[in-house]
Amino acid sequence: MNFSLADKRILVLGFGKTGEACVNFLLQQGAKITVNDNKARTDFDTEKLSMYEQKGVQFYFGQHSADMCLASDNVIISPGVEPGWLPRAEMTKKNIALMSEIELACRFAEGKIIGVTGTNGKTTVTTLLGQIFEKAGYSIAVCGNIGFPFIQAVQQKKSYDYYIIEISSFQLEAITLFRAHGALLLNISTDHMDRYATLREYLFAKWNIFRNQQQGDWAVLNEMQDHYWKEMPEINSSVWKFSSADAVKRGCFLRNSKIYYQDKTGEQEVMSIDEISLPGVHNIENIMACIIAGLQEGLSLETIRGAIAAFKGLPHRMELVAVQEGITFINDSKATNPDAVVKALESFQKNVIIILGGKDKQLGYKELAEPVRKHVKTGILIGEASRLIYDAIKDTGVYLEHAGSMHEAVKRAYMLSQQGDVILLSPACASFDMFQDYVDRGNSFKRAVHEIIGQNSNKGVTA
Ligand code: UMA
Repeated sequence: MNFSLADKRILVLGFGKTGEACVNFLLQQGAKITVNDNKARTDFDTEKLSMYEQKGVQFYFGQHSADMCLASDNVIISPGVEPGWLPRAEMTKKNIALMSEIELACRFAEGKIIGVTGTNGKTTVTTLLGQIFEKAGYSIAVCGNIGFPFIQAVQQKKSYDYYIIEISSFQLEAITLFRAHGALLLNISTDHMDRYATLREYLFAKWNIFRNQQQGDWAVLNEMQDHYWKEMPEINSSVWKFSSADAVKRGCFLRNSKIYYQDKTGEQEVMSIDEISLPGVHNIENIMACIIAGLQEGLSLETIRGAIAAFKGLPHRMELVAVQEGITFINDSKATNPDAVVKALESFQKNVIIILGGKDKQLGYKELAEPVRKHVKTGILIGEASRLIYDAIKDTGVYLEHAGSMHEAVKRAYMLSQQGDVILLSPACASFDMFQDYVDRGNSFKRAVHEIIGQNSNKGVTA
């Protein structure tokens, strides 16, 4: 793509992972860089800042500035930066483009882009697709919201067969030319209501993944959520669907514990769910999305099946931590919204002691009541949202109590458990009230489990 950054005045909003990766790329391209972050200068590593300052980068901390936007040629916005304050009308008048990092990166990337979005399952699908395409012998970069910015992948190496990118709605808000050759929208449920006024607004941001698709590209959607997709603008590429409920005409479906693929040539069996290690129907749906993606790119069923069978899942997503005296400990710290918790609970009988709570994202917790009633025997509530969760599930008849720390929560859960129970961390909330992020929270759970079961080889004595 013909897009030169040399001597352009570029404003980078936010100096986290994305902002820093953009700065490094822009330096290489010879741009004049200004960074604006609303945290204080003292929140950043002084040595790192002066290293960039020596290279000519200017930093402004403390608050965002509309004037700074208007004094730039382009503004690159990090996903976490809330865009409400931007002087959009004046920017348009002055022809100042607002772009997300994926928009910047796509202008330099040489290779096909497969983009994965959705409320839940993105990281699992992105990772598994990476393993499938790698097994097929392609050169791939697995990047994006997964923690390795797309722009960083492009800077390391411009040319891959495929960029397989996990993409959040935030990153899709500011695109103009970004085009995914393959685009997967796995599912939608209430999330990020601190950023979006309605679920529809959130879905519109996600739908941008299909925006610049053309004939010859393909899209994957969840058939069971057709009621949402019907309301959305038409997709210009070839649309495929997956369903764990009913047969679909073009795509993958589940029947009698087997996954089938159907296209115009007919139906074929892909694999049995016994070959899959990941728990839960939601993971079968994720896998069906991957099968469709692989087949659209001409991969053999044998390769796809082999990579899926070898995939054991990811840390912090229904991760098996330990089994002690018949009690199973599972870390599902990445379940940062109620829908992910519902999916996790549906994998069990009524034998779950769940640790729930964290930083509220204004999602509401009413949808937890029914699955909690069905699958949970005890709930331990932690964090800022514990009162809200308590109010939403107190009428289920399930015993609930509050814990002040992760260690206390695990200890209480263990004391209240018996053989055959599952102690599940699946919080339905963000982690930032008590932890750095979901990884820190999951690791804290795992540490607590190992400390507590280590101390209590016979739990009956200490309980
Ligand atoms: N900041 C501002 N103004 C604001 C808000 C934040 O200046 O209004 C500053 C902060 O002070 C901070 C910086 O912006 O210095 C942080 O930027 P960021 O929040 O965009 O985070 P990054 O470190 O760039 O990480 C982002 C993604 N974070 C978010 O989308 C919130 C990471 O996804 C992603 O891994 C990374 O880019 C690489 O692509 C995390 C995430 O939670 C895991 N994503 C959400 C999710 O998965 O649900 C969408």
